[in-house]
Amino acid sequence: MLSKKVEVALNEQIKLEAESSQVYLSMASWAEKQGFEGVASFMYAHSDEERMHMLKLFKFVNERGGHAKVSTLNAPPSSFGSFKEMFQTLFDHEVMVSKKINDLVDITLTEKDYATNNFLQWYVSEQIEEEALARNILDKINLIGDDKGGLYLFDNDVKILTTVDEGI
Ligand code: OFO
Repeated sequence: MLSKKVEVALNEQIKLEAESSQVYLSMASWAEKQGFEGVASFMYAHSDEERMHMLKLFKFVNERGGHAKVSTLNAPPSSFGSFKEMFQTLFDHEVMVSKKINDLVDITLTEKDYATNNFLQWYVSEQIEEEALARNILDKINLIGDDKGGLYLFDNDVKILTTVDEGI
């Protein structure tokens, strides 16, 4: 059984994961409109992945006797300046999400909720991977800068990355 405090915190995380899905969906659209198919596919896949993160939490809350809530979401921006800025935004977003997961883990410890703590370990590992992936892409794009040819090759690389790892 979840304590009220843990239930509220998990519902906040559900909202954040849903908003993450919207942010990446908006990035997918922005990239697609500019003809960058690879980046768009990567962002569509990432958006689906965030929805999966949200659903996993959602089902857990109900299974543990809480009530999973669907909240109003903040709208993401519809344009992102440049690819470099967009991937910086993605990286910063993931760092922020990791911090929220850590805060959530702290709450489960103060509440002595070891079952939820155990469940959240999956998210702790997932955030390590997500941050590493975002950092890796950001390093590449920083090397390319605004070079059009470089961006074209980068788009192809990201497309391959998306097809190889469906679970980005
Ligand atoms: Fe849900 O991991 Fe990214 O935000």
